[in-house]
Amino acid sequence: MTAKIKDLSSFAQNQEPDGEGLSIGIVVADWNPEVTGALLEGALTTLMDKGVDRDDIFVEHVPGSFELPQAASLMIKSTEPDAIICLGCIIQGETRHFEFIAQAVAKSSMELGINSNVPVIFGVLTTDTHEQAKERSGGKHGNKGDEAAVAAIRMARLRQDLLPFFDDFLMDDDDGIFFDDEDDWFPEDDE
Ligand code: DLZ
Repeated sequence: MTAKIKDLSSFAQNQEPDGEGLSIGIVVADWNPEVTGALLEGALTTLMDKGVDRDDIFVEHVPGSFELPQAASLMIKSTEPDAIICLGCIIQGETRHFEFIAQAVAKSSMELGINSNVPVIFGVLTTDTHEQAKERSGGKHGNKGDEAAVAAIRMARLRQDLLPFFDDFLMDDDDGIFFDDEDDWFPEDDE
């Protein structure tokens, strides 16, 4: 019998994230490597602190942030992680590269998550200066790699809880999704 959603109370904000048994992919850009290396270290440390086994964390490096969504997409297909984290650092320069890269990566990451149903976490710093990036990768503003790790665990758990819901759907070639058993959703009036 198909599992049904009972409630979502396990996703209370103050609950300690539990990463045990999860597999997590990380794609990390090598542009501004001292910053992205620190983000990676933060993400790895936090994932393992929260119970994710190091053998279940897959890390791949790409040249720059622009390549993150494509690498994330490939990793989703090859390793089927429970969630994937994109780590990068885009610093405002003298040209418009910043805008193009930042917007493209943010939009593609979001679309990848929605289309694949694997949570894609946006751990990409977009700052005016190198100093601001350092402050957010282990400096006075913390480490965004840590935050990305917590977000990945929470979203992976949310996905695990909600995925059984999709067992109630079948894909229809013409009309997209329809309900497998409509009685579950539109019960007959007993009166
Ligand atoms: C080209 C470029 C520039 C100017 N700046 C950054 C940056 O601040 N952060 C980053 O992650 N990558 C940068 N890149 C590289 C692009 O992301 C990409 O790797 C190249 O354009 C090749 O597609």
